Amino acid sequence: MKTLYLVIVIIAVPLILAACQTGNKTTTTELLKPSADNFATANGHTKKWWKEAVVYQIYPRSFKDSNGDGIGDLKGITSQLDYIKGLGVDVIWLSPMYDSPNADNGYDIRDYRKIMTEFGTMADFDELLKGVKQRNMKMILDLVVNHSSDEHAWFAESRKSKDNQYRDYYIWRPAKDDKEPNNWTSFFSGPAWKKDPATGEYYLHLFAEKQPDLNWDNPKVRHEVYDLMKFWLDKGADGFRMDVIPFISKDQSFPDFPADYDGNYGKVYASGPKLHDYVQEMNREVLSKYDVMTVGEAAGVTLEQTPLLVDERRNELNMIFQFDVVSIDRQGWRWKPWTWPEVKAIYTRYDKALDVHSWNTVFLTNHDNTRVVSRFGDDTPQYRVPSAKALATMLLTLKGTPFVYQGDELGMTNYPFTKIEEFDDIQVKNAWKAEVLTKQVGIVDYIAHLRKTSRDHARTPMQWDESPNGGFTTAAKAWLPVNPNYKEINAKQALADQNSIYYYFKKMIELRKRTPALIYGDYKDLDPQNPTVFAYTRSLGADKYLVVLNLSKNDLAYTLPEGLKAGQLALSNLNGKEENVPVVNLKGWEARIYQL
Ligand code: ISL
Ligand code: CA
Repeated sequence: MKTLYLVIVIIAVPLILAACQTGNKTTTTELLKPSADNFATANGHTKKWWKEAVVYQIYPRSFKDSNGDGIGDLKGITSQLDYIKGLGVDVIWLSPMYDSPNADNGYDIRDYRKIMTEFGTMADFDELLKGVKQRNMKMILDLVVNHSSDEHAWFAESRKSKDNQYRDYYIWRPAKDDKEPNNWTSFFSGPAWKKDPATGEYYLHLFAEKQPDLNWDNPKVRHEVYDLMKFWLDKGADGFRMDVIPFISKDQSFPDFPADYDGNYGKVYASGPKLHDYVQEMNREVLSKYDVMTVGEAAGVTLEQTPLLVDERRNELNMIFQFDVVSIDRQGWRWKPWTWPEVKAIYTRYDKALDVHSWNTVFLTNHDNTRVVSRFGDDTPQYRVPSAKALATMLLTLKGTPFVYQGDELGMTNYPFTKIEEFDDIQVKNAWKAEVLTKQVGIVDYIAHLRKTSRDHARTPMQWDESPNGGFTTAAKAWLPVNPNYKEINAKQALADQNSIYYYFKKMIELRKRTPALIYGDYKDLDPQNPTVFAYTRSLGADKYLVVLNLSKNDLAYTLPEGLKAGQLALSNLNGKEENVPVVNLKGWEARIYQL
């Protein structure tokens, strides 16, 4: 009897303790529901916190300067955590904050375990992460491991000699017929190979010369990456956005571009032979051991290839950013016309291609694009606010995890660039040298396109208030000029106005969070060919919502398709009040959500 009692105690006590611990875990994250819910399903989808989350992207250099040097920093971000939390977002994605010589603003990393001096210290990072967790948010980091900086210690060694122990950390090839090993081009102009004087061999750089590509076929490189991932996850990071992850595997025979090459780099760079082996290995070695979220930046990955990266049964990534929508209006630096039916068709194609085992992202911009309201909306004074709200409605009601980019919640607009000196981006400067200075392209033509395509539009500093430099910095000059419209468009103004875009995002995010149909529900485009109205339903069982967006400045009377009647109004961006009618009268850029 006594022994039985002892056995029960030995078995039961640890079990009870373990149960208590699990209990604690669930209460520390109030909005996001891990573990227990991981096995629950909604509309066939396994429920996951990262499917229900809204993500807010921060570009640290441009968010908030705390020490008056004109450059945003980690302390600056920490000081604004209540502002971010106030929107109702769950996850922050931090663009790179690692030590870097900034050839590409931090996407060229010199030391993966050190904070960029301009941004602060590791203690500042820990403080930021603590502040994020205290507010029940999570934080994902940018993992930039297709390439490093040429100033990384590995590359400094690698370039020294052909027999250096780090030689194979990068991709070296001898000249071919006295020229580059093949005819690949860099995203930042010119050839993708650079001859290095020490050994006379060429190294591969798909981006800038200062961003040599790492050699993922070397297992040592892969394990270095897994180790540094663990370093950040053990610190408490909640996952990664993975920079150009589809490019990591290269065809080691390095063939030239195919004879019929049409500039579709994805066909070459994004379909290396070992991509899926490596991502699966990374998942096995690192990701599977943590409750984290992953999103691959998947430039060049087609619709057909998407499930290969995100189908949960393959154990690779959770989601990817697919580029069809954000490349709809440009090719390189050139702007090109686009239409709404094309955009709508992309969402519909994706929705059809991704079944319950895969999950999508929804994003309209990021630090590589122009401002969402200038691009997809109307940034003139009359329509800026309603169109920013209409686009927020779309972003937060389509199917997939939505990503908000800093400043979009204020309706920040493109910068009125007029001359080359105003730009910072290496992509702009290199193309200028390669195409304008060589007289292949005219100056006026180039600037006219950049006004509609440059990545710098998204990188101008956040506009906090009406003080000089929009309150971003106390320095006389910010690292990139603040948009001159900061006196009208800024966070202080937004927080003081109940009708601001900021509060609309907040309401919209709240609605999404309490409405499973808007997260897991089926999506159906009711009127794909309509050039200006985007009308779709999201339904989960009997729970059905209708979203109607007027994506133009013209007022219109819209007859709902399929004999539908608008139901009960759940949210509207203007003052529309109609309910239960077969025809809705929408003002320019009006957005409504109805419960049917
Ligand atoms: O921005 C682009 C075109 O204007 C893309 O081709 C972009 O270069 C591509 O999406 C890769 O982007 C990522 O990696 C780059 C970095 O410059 C970007 O900021 C980053 O998002 C190299 O690390
Ligand atoms: Ca600073």
